[in-house]
Amino acid sequence: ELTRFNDWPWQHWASQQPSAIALLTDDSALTWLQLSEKITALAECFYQQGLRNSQTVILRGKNSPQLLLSQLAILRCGAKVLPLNPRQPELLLKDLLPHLDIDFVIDFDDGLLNLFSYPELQFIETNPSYPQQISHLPCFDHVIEQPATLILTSGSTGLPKAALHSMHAHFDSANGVLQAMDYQMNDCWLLSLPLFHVSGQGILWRWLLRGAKLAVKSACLIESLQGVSHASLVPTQLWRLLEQTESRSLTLKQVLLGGATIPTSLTDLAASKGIDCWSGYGMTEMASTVCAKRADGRKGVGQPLSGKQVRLVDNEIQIKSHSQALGYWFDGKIKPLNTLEGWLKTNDKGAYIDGEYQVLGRLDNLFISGGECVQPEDIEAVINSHPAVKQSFIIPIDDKEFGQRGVAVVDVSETQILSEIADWLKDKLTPYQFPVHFYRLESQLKSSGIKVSRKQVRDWVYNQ
Ligand code: 4YB
Repeated sequence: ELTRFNDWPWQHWASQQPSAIALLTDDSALTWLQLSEKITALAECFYQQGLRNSQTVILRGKNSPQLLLSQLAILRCGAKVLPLNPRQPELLLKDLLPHLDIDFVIDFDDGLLNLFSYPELQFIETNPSYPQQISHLPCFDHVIEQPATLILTSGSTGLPKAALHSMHAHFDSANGVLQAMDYQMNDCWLLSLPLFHVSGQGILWRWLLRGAKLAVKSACLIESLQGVSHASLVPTQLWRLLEQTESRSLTLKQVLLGGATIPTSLTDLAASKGIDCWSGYGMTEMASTVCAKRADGRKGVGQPLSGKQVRLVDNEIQIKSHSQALGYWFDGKIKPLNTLEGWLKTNDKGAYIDGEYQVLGRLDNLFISGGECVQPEDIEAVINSHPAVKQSFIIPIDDKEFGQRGVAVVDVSETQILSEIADWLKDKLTPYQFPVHFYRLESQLKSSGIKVSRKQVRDWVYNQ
């Protein structure tokens, strides 16, 4: 049974296990007591700079111990945090941020950007023995249900939306995962995905719920993994990792995968190298993982985690859970999610086959070619099964004869391989599925976030 906190989780663990290690960084290890003191001191410092309950702070930067501490201290003040990808295009932010009621910004990204006219909060390393007078900071009980995080999520059109979650929702999500996966107090989960994405937040809330260890490292993935037992990865990260780990022995015990289709060839390869994978399915609106199973050579994502309900309506996956976002934050209001009697309409195409759920693609990616329905993800799955392919996208373009036809954008190391792949596909696709062009996925399209944005790939194709 997992803890229900009566106090801030770090204060809870500081009293339960003061000298247990909480946080491992490049050059230090903090105990729960030390961590708790640092958070309180920083919260006090933010309060003195004017931060108050219910305000909103942009937290811009890559993962770092300072970024993590800042998030926790902002929450400690009863304020909301909006973690921001430092690579998020400026133009988009100019359109979006005025609608999000920002009060302060903390920018850990070294460089440019005078785009924010918001007052800055200074991150100051205070002396923990500094006299603390914290009675003006809120109690945990009073803020657990109130808005805590804003996580940007981009759809196929328009501006990104800011999904708003309470700490309660994050803990509910964490609880679901920890009922399935084994993450004990002595285990260490690497913060292997960014805090500006729900997958990084998921790591943080599981760590707080369990009172286990978290590693926040600045080295590359493979080096950062030394000594950790758990990590969350998107499939492309695990591919790259497995390519590099011929003979190295990893301490990694369990990897939670998600964010995109998880090929069984990937989890099989990982298993052959002694890495135990979990195949997960989740989304921002649900504060990360909804379904997960220990990878077993079959392509599904298993069953709903404890506390989650999943149903299929006209092939659409719909979900009900307490981890659901309160809504999308816009112009000072909470706009409702796309729900039907409390069920979130995901727009994901699903099926229930051989006793488990499968995620088959986005319903809004479907297009018609010569009267046939084409689901891009069906074709992508075939292309991805070629050993030289890391990922691929089928993008519909207008066609006089067929209405629309697909072109393929494929992540391969060299353009020459594309004709070989086209050849190899000849007996694997039906004619109406066959791409009319093959392009190589350019690296500029891979650099913006944790996933390649289909919308950006589409825009790129239209410019060819
Ligand atoms: C999928 C999919 C799947 C999502 N097959 N399409 O903690 C975790 O659960 C985690 C661990 C490792 C990596 C990622 C995660 C996540 O949270 C992922 C959550 C996520 O991707 N959220 S999102 O809002 O950016 O995108 C959600 C969409 O991603 C879904 O609606 C699906 O379309 C797609 N997706 N898992 C196929 N297993």
